[in-house]
Amino acid sequence: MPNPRSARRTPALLLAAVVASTCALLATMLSTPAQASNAASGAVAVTASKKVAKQHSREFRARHALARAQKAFSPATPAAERPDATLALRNLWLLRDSLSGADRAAADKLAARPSKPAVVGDANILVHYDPLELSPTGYTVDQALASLTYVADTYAASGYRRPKTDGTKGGDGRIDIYLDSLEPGLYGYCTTDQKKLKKPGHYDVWAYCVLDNDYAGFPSHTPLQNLQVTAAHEYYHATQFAYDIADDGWFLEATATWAEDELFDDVNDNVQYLRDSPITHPSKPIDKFGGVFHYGVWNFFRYLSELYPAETGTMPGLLLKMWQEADSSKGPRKDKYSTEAIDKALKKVGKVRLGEMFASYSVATRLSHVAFNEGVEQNYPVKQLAGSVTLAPKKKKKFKAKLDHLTSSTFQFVPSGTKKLKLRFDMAPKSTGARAVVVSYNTDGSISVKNVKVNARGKASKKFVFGGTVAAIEVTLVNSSTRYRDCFKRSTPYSCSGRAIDDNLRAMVRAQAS
Ligand SMILES: [Ca+2]
Ligand SMILES: [Ca+2]
Ligand SMILES: [Ca+2]
Ligand SMILES: [Ca+2]
Repeated sequence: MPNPRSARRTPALLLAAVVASTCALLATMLSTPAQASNAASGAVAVTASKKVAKQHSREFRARHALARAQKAFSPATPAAERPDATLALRNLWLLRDSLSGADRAAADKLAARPSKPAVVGDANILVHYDPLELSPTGYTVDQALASLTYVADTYAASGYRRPKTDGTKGGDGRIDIYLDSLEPGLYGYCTTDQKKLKKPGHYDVWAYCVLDNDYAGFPSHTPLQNLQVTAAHEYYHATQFAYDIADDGWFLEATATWAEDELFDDVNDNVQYLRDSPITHPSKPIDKFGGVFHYGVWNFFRYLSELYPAETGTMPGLLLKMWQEADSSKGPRKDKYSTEAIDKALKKVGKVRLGEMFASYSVATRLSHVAFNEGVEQNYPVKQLAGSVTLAPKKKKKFKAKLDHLTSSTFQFVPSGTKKLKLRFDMAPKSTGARAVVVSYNTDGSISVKNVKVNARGKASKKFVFGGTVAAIEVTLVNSSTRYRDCFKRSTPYSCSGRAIDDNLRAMVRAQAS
């Protein structure tokens, strides 16, 4: 069972303190360059916009959601390609009213509760199972209830709402957890069968969950450990649904995967997702929902909660604050979406903004063994360089990247008899979230971090003295934008289902050695 976690949260805090204390503001007041516009021919534009309209029509999206949910449950789907059932059912539930009769019946069938002959429960949870379906090599029903009680009570004691009552479904108003035989690759899921919202725009709904009956044939960990992390993950979804089932997919998944290690510190199942995460794929926007990347984004929330570890109950209160900001139960006016809620929670808890935290995280991923408490123990991957050069005196080098929102790119300069290095930054305008961070690796093993703020036109410059004490300098170019348009009018994989305003932006650093 989990370890109490107390004193494991210092290195990231130190890094952030260094970033904050050494930040250099370089404000040259210059005007913003005029935007060039490029008009497509009328006919092409009309065809393209019709195609987009069709793709984004609610009916089209509803049928797509049904196909995806069917794939999530089909025995024919290979385990590695199985879509996440919770999000597939969530998306289907949101679009259910746009399905035709037969499709709607198919959707309802997928979302139907299993039926089991036996129950065991506590004050808040009712576990439904069939004794004949449990395996002597799996887990016991007592272990299942104990794990679920621990998970549910920990979330409640840490300030979260309990999942909402479902009236008399499953027998009474307690949340129902069904132990069922699921297809390979499907650990479990939570969904809702609430047919109507309390009021339009109020997306706080009840949940029920299904967990695999024995975790036989799963690739790693014991069946009990798989049950534990699945319970932590899925019950966090059930909890999220009491705030906002309609919030952004990446936010739902990344925070649920974060919760696994908060409750069961020793299982470390979520470390596997770092293979496809912002550490290993720094050019993917962290708010991109798709594949398994959104699970890997748990690491961003881990970074934030190691930085701001103050607990409510026994969990870092920062993520509770995020979900309270994301809450839809008071109606659309107060309902924030993912990046808005994260930014607001960071402001309240740490007096910092999401943009600056994303920039310091983009450096922490390069220093993952230093910056994360479990970085060494769990052998986290390390962000790769996008370029490296050895610069002798009088030599120059230019590195450039095109950065989408919430991405970064890191370049390295190694001195060779070099006394000084002048860096000139040519980024997108400051208003687009362009930033840079420079890390000096000193020969005595220490590091120093300088935050570079670009001016309105995206320019900055900075001089570094090597003096034989610097082994290398690394420059991380960052696009920290969280600006979107067409929120909730599209079906993009990003925050608010919107389109990022600041994608594919220039980021360049020129170095001159002397
Ligand atoms: Ca119930
Ligand atoms: Ca099974
Ligand atoms: Ca752990
Ligand atoms: Ca929300």
